[in-house]
Parts: sequence; structure tokens; C-alpha cells
Amino acid sequence: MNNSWTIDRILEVYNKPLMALIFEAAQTHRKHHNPLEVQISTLLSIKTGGCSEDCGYCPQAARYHTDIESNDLMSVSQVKAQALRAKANGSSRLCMGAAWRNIQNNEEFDQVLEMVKTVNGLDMEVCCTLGMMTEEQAQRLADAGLYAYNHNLDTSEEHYKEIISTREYDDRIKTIENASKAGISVCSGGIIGMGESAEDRCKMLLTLANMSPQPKSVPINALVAVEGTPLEDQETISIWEMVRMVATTRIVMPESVVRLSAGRTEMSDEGQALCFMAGASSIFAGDKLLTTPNPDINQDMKLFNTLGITPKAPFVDGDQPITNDNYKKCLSTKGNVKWKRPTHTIERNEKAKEKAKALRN
Ligand code: SAM
Ligand code: DTB
Ligand code: SF4
Repeated sequence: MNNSWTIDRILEVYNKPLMALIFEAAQTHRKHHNPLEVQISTLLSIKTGGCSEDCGYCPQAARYHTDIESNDLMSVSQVKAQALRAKANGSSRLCMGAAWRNIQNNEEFDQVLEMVKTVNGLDMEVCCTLGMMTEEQAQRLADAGLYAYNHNLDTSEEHYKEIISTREYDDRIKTIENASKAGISVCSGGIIGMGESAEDRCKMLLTLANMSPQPKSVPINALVAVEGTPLEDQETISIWEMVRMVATTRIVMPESVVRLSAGRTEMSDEGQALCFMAGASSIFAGDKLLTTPNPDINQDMKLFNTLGITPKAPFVDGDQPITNDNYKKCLSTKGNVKWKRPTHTIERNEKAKEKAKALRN
């Protein structure tokens, strides 16, 4: 793994003639992954809309007037039903998203922990994207059985200031570090098509590629320009730019799963096939992302069949977490939580891992 990328080297890769770039990315892809397997994740918006932040791309920010239906936190049984549906449709991962600025230590977080435990119990990889989180909150999620945490850098540090004013780039990095420290697989990427330059895209990749370890998955989203948001008039990104971004991501983070994320409804089958060739190894499936449309699962399966691609099984790249009852040792008391882990040790996690391995063998 190369953690000493420079902006010049990444720009050099990004600016290669497209056919040469795709070829190099495809070769890198084959060295580290089975090119005929693509991981399928299903997104589930467990709490929709009404968010306090001002992310310029986001239809869920309360301050923008978008046509979305806001919803309170789902129940654990609703989540379980959706997870079973996703699993039956070939998804190995459920990614639960909440329109929160950050996690708060309250009953809603306790409910999310129960959701994590429940979905992990269905033998699916569980991912959450709940906004900023502290190290303790990350540990509680890990103890409940969380496999991955999604927290995107979105763009370069410079361009970030044009898109979001209610929090800092460093806050994002801190949350990613907190997930990593708790042993959670990091999922972090960004969005293209928000008026950024090629250099902004490459700077974002530089920050991700020089993380240690590099993120295990890197979602590349094309902006879905939603009416009512500040970015509503942005032009749809060309497929060539998407292929270029996917290929560069693949080369600078060879072992990561590169997820072809938002924006697929605007891409042709041929365009998506080029993205898979250039190293994309995961998609979000299901007819809805969080609030915007996504291709129908039957359409995706037809494309997989045409291309000879099969869905990847869960836990190929990492062990299934074992739910450790530490996660509920401190149930919240109306926003006034004292989270203590007097008995928690790293060894305990190692033991849990060994137990998981033994169970599988
Ligand atoms: N509230 C949490 C947060 O901001 O981290 C989690 C949910 S948020 C919707 C997750 C990610 O979705 C964002 O970081 C952004 O990268 C992506 N996203 C949101 N709206 C989008 C849009 N209109 N087009 C493309 N990606 C989008
Ligand atoms: C990510 O990188 N993309 C997903 C997921 N992580 C949470 C979200 C895409 C959201 C697109 C806009 C919407 O549907 O609201
Ligand atoms: Fe809120 Fe997340 Fe949307 Fe930003 S991206 S407005 S934090 S839901």
C-alpha cells in the first residue's frame, strides 16, 4: 500500500489519456480484487430530513426548501424488515443513514445500537452514517456489532468551505479517526460535480490515500442536483469524468472497495460497465438512495448478468463483528449520559474476533 502520494503524482495519474488510465486501473484492480465480483450495499434512511447543517448538496438540510418527506427515527422492527428485504435482493451490506449533524447520547442512539445489533445478527455487514461521532460513541457502535462507518470528506479542504459552513474539514477527519480507533472499517469518499476543479478532486484523494490505514471503502458520488438546494443548477457530470475519478481512486487506493454511488440513474449501462472495468467494485442498490431515486434492482441484476458479474458475499474482506454486551452497559438517561467502559479492554475485542473465526470454521 502506498501512503506517500503527492498531489503532483495523483494529478499525473488523473490527467493520463483516458484509455491508458482505464487500462492501468483495470490492471491494478485485477491484482487486488476479483473483477467479476461487485459488492452490493443497500441504503436505508432511518431518520430523514430536518437536519441543522447547511451542506449545499443535501436535500435533507432543514434550511433548504426541498420536496422530501421528513421522518422520525424508524423502529428496530422496521429496520429489520428492510434489512431482510435487502438481503433477499443480494445485498451483503446495509448502510443506515440519519440526517443528523452528530450522534447524541440519547435514547435515539440506544435505538440505533439495537438496530446495529439486529442487522449484524442477520449476518449482514452493518454500516452507519450518522454524522460526527466521538471515540466513545464509535466504541459503543463497534460493541453493538457495527462493521463500517461512512463519513465522507466530500471534496478538498479548500472547496469544502464553499459547500458547508456549519462545520470544519478537521471535524470530518476526527470522526474518521474515531471510527478507525474503535476498529470500525472506514468508508469515506466524496462527491464530484459540485463546481470543484480537477485539483480539488485529486486533493481529496490525496487526503484519503495518505490516511493510515487507507479507507476500506471509498464511495464516489456524482452530485444529484436537487431542486431547492444551493447546488440545484449544477450540470450533471459527464460519464467520462466519473470513469476518470473511479480509475484514479482505484490506482491510488488499490486495496479499497471503490463504490459507484449516487448518480447512477443518469449513467448508461455502458458507462457503468466502464466504471466497473476501471475498478469500481461496489454499488448502492435499491430503488432509492436516501431520498433520491436509484436504478431498480432488476435493472442492476440484468446488467450484472450481461457483464458476468456476481454479487460479493458478506465478510470477505473482514471478520463479522461479535456483539459485545458492553454496548448497552450505559443506557442513556435523557441526554445526560456518562459512558464508562471500566471493564473494556482491547484483548476483549481480540477474543471476540477469535471466537467469530472459530464459529465460522
Ligand atoms: N448526516 C450524515 C453526514 O452528513 O455525514 C450522514 C448522511 S449524508 C446524506 C451522507 C453523504 O451523502 C454526504 O456526506 C454526501 O457525500 C452524500 N450526499 C448527500 N446528498 C447528496 C447529493 N445530493 N448528491 C450526492 N451525494 C450526496
Ligand atoms: C455515500 O457516499 N453516498 C450515499 C451514502 N454514502 C450515505 C448517500 C447518497 C445520497 C444521495 C442523495 C439522497 O438520496 O438524499
Ligand atoms: Fe445534514 Fe448530513 Fe445532509 Fe449535511 S449531509 S445536511 S449533515 S444530513
